Amino acid sequence: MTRPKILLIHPNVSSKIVDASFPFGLAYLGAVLKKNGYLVKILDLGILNLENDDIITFINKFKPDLIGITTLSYYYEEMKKLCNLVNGIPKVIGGIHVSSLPRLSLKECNAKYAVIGEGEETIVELVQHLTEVKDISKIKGLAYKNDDNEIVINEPREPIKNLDDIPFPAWELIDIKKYQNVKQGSDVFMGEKPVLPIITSRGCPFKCTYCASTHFWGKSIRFRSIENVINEIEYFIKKYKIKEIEIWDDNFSIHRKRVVEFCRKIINSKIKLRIACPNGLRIDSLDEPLLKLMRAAGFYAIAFPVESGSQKILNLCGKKLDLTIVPGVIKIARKLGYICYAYFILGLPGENRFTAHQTIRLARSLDFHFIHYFIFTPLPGSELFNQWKVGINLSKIEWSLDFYKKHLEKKDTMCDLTVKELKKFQKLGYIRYVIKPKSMLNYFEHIKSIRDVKKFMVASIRSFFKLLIL
Ligand code: B12
Ligand code: SF4
Repeated sequence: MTRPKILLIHPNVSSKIVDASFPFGLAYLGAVLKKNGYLVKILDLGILNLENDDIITFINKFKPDLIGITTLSYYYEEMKKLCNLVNGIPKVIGGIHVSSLPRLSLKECNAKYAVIGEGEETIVELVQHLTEVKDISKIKGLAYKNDDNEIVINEPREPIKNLDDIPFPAWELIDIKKYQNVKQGSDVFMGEKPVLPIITSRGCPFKCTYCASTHFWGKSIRFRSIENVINEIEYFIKKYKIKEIEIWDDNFSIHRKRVVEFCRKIINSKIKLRIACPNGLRIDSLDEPLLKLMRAAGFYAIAFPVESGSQKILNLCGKKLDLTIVPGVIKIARKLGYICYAYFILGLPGENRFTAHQTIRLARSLDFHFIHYFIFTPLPGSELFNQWKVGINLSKIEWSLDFYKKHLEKKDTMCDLTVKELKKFQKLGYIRYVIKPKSMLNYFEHIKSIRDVKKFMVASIRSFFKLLIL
């Protein structure tokens, strides 16, 4: 075989609620494959808007030796369709959904291989197998169909020990300009373009039962060295002139000393950057001195995953967050000039009318600029999914953002409220929040330029339509 060619595909993910965003997993896979001397291309269908014929033409022209497709649960159906689009080229699927349900995914998809867990080492060894230098049974973290079409699951792969060994994500494989204006969870942040995401650690030691991430990345949290992180930031500032980074860690602020080191290094290096945390920081890891230092380093927007206004529900789901500290931290963050965004979940186990009202009251009483109410969904990979799936025929599920809401009747929710009631509470939560006069003032406070006005209007129109389609 000449130099192996690998095509990595991100399915189309656009919906009324979420849009495409940086294909982080593929950028990391692309980087290690390139480092090993292979030729790699990324096709992000969430951004490229290609018809099936275009995809086939692209594949016929590139002639890859392996096609890798990523998926989360909500666009799994899109991935399934993609697998059926081409035959005759080996396909490998991966991502958190496939890793949680490898047997079912391989059974349902027209793909020969599935990677379970972290993909960097496994995909390289898979290419080595295709080039006949590696025995397939020795590839840890791989599931595959054998010659009799039986599914074989190899030994699990240990998490990568030293994250600094992984090359920086290969953003050169995508056109980053195309990702600057897509709507994401964080679309209301007044971002400074160009922006790139960064991940400084993998995993989280907490065990929130609704979270799909905690088991996926291994039992404990692994950190990159701050030096390695700063090198990455400087590298991409030089390469793309980035003005902002979004930190996508699961639990960036868990290690206070490390956050302090990060901020001090940024301040001393004279890096001028805006930093946002759209994925959320644990509220109990923040206090005034830390938030002050972070502000000085360029942090300006933080999402706060409060999740519930009921301490009972937070305890039940293992969040281990003391609600009494929340108002104080938000007050400090507001005083220091942060844009404050909050995530709430309605429908966690134990939810009833009383606790839902507690959540709505809390959300309204705190001074957030923006809030988001999710209706709880048992996500594959989470502890609650494992409880919920018992007795459910998973192959009958049509996976989507709404799979839980669509497929369930009253008896099946994991709380005392029906899906219909939860949707009503969600609407009520938004309405009660929006009609608070201070909410409008909060919005206007951060408008500093014509670009911000435009962004504010787009965000408002989107929020309005979100309310209509809920
Ligand atoms: C940052 C983040 C966000 C950010 C931005 C993310 C984004 N895509 O836009 C925000 C806050 C906006 C967000 C929003 C949402 N998120 Co989110 N998010 C994350 C987070 C923390 C990091 C994602 C990431 O980039 N990881 C880093 C990369 C390197 O990992 P990776 O893609 O998994 O890839 C690795 C492996 O999976 C594997 N791999 C992946 N694909 C493939 C393919 C092949 C071929 C191979 C071989 C290997 C392989 O190799 C890669 C390298 O090791 C994850 C949790 C986590 N830590 O992963 C949740 C997570 C992915 N999000 C989740 C969800 C549900 C959402 C939302 C749908 C929530 C909602 N209802 O709106 C939206 C969807 C947004 C979107 N466009 O995708 C869930 C998904 C669960 C599931 N079973 O699908 C997760 C796991 C968190 C959770 N709640 O448990 N999210
Ligand atoms: S929800 Fe956050 S704190 Fe809880 S386990 Fe997941 S990443 Fe960790």
